[in-house]
Amino acid sequence: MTSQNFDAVVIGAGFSGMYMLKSLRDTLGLKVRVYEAGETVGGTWYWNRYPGARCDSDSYIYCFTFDKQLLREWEWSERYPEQPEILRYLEYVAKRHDLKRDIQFNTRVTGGQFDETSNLWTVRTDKGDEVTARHLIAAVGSLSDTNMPQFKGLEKFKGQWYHTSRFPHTGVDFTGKRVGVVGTGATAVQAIPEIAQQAKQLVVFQRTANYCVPARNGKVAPEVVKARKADYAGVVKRIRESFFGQEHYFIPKSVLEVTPEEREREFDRMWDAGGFAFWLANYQDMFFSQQANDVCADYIKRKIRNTVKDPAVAERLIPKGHAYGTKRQPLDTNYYETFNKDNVLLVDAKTDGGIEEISESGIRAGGKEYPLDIIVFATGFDAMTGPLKALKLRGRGGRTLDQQWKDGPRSYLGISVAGFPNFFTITGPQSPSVLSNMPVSIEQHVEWISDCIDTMRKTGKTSIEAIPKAQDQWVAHVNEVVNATLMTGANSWYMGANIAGKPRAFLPYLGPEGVGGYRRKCDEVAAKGYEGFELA
Ligand code: NA7
Repeated sequence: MTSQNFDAVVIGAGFSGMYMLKSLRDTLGLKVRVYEAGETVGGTWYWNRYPGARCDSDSYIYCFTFDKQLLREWEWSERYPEQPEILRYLEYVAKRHDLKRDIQFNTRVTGGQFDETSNLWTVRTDKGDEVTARHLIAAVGSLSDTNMPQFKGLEKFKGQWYHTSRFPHTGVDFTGKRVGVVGTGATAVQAIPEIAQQAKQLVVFQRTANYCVPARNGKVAPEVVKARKADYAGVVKRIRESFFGQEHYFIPKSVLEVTPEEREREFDRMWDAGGFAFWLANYQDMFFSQQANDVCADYIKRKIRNTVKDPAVAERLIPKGHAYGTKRQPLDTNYYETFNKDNVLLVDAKTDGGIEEISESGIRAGGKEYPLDIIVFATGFDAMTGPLKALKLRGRGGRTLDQQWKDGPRSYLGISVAGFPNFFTITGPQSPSVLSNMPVSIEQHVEWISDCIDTMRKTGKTSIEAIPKAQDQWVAHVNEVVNATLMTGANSWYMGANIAGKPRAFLPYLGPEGVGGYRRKCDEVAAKGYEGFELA
């Protein structure tokens, strides 16, 4: 049990917590403590160890950019590095900047209380710590609160079962086993082709079919790597000013205006480029017009039909009921091809019946028993608000985030919550976060928060808090922007629709000018003396 005072407490030691520590400790000279539930740094990349786990953003931009020398020196092995390589990178960063000495591992924050008299937070952990800090920063990640649905009968299952986000560090040997995978989101789309190569039989339980596009992973040509390194200043500038924190730009035309030949050429180009190009660099009306969206979606449907040999299976893999791009884009490497293998079976909730229960020996769906030795749940996360609510914080008047957010998240700029003074959320709800290349948004928030704390200290302020009216305006703006798109029509985790009882509300921010415009807005707020905040 420790009882200490810190200038700042940071919760989480993934990309965001690591850089927040570096910035507050080494740039501002503050006394900082980081609490991390895992046994080492890494966050998402520490926990998600399922087969096939890798980054979906290109490695040359999925990294820290604050350390210019590291940016030049570090060599990624592939276009999208695998989880162990990203974890090695983060370990290397931790060592290079001597971060671990201020991180307390294997420690989960279990509560926090803001004291309105002293303007200090008291933070408690499951290891018995009770410490105070002026500033409390949640660096808990957007997708870290595991969603493990309460399937009836799970406790009876005699085989082994795992959730992808809590996979054993020793790995799982699927050789000769009958394996069930529940879910077909971005995680499952990475894991299924890998598991299918080992398992004797793989049964995929699909609730909603997804539109998958090819990742096209592989080695990056040395001359491309060299050119990017030579132009890193340009790369960083472009991704910071871009829409999604990536070097992707919409085609400034309507897909409905171009000739069928032209659009087919463009679609082929994006498809062949792989990655998020088809999703984030498509025709500009794709996210706004159902008619335009149908044209883009139709191209993927044709690809599925051409790849999957059994037409009945292909039809079940074709999404129905949501517009293309309104759910997180999974990147695939042989995903559709995997369903051509003799040892792979697709059980689709709509045509075959959904999961009814888990029995001693497998999964029962649509009145049929599927015998299994191992079940892998790739059922996702209580996104964005889940990890913050789990901190059990109490702000002004003892209010909790559960109470504050009972109808959906309410934040100012996705950084701050009215009623929770001196509390900051890195890539919090209603910021671009999950709709951007995360490290770009993380670095932006860390630097903004760090500058804000620095300003407070230099001007002798002990408290900063979002003004409710500014927050209301931000919430209205977030909703107004997204309501003009097709995004709200999907039962996605972006809308909170994957969690029973979670209010239906769009969780991230899809700004009209993307992360570039959002950055400008945040900088403008700071330049105007933290407009919309009350400093005391
Ligand atoms: P996702 O994208 O939330 O996918 C979870 C999958 O699990 C999805 O297919 C769900 O179907 C399915 N699911 C969830 N609950 C159930 C129940 N109760 N029964 C059957 N099927 C269920 O999570 P991922 O881990 O794939 O990806 C999360 C993010 O991590 C990803 O987007 C990247 O940003 C990194 P549904 O579609 O809800 O019908």
